[in-house]
Amino acid sequence: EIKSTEKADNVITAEEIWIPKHVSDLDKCGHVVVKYEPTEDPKHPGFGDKDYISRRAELNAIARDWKFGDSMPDIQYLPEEHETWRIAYSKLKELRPSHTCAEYCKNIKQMEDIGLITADKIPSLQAIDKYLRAKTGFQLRPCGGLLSARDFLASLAFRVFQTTLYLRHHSKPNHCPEPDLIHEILGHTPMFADPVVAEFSQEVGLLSIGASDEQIERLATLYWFIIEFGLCEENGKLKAIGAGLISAFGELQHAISDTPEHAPFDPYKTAIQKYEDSDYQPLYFVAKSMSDAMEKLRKYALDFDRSAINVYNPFSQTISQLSHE
Ligand code: NLE
Ligand code: FE2
Repeated sequence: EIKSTEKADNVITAEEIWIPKHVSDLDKCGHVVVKYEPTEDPKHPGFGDKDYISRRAELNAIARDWKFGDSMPDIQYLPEEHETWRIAYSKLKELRPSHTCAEYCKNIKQMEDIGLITADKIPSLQAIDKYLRAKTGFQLRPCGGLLSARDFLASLAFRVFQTTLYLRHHSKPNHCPEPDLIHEILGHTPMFADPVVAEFSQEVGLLSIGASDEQIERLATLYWFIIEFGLCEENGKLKAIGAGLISAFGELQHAISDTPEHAPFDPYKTAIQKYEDSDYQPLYFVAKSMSDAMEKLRKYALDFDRSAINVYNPFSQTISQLSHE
């Protein structure tokens, strides 16, 4: 939605981009991008599976009807969905100590210790939401698939994470071409429980508010290469920080092997790097640590061309713009 606004001095400025001001405005930020849908894409593992397609539509309808203030839906997952979860969870657990970063290992262990994450069933979204709010103030809201970058990034500005509700197809428990609940819960939520990851994500989100399309593309690319597919170095070894790796058994092994290229994380280069979104990445960026990535992002933000600085108030859950003209 684009609308022009009038300024106090009655000078109509160039068209301004609609921006969410309060966390409830995210009800208007759920635009799904049609990509890898099992109804359209013959390469989707669920293509042609009528039961899978209707289940996915049923869960996406719940996401579509959800409004700010509702509690996370209490979905009765089917036995075969719990089974897909169990297979993915167990395989990924094997790789955890050797392939994933310390922050991930620590947080997922805590989630397991308190019984939030178990092998036998899909965790309660209400319980995960409660856990995250207590850890870093991140909250969940359901979404119906891959969102437009602008909508997705806007939600991060409020420390809101838009999560899909459906699961990957049972024939491919170890990889999914699109986000699914296994990716969200096993890949993202333990990382959003980390204060630096939460801050990094919110900073990218705040930069996106009111940004141009070209800037949105750069911010989405930064998010992609750190929060989805980032690596870090721990005691001379590559480890995954990115959720898209942590939730995919095959790509997780590929990423830290000698096959792909590895380059140091540098926002100026990373933000303009082309990425692969239908196969394993040929190139991954390596952060010295999450804190180092955060520091580099802060410097990058200082150079980011914007007409206003977006400030988030966590008490009122609002964003206000400080103009620096
Ligand atoms: N490939 C990831 C997985 O299988 O969990 C999902 C990536 C979403 C960007
Ligand atoms: Fe993701």
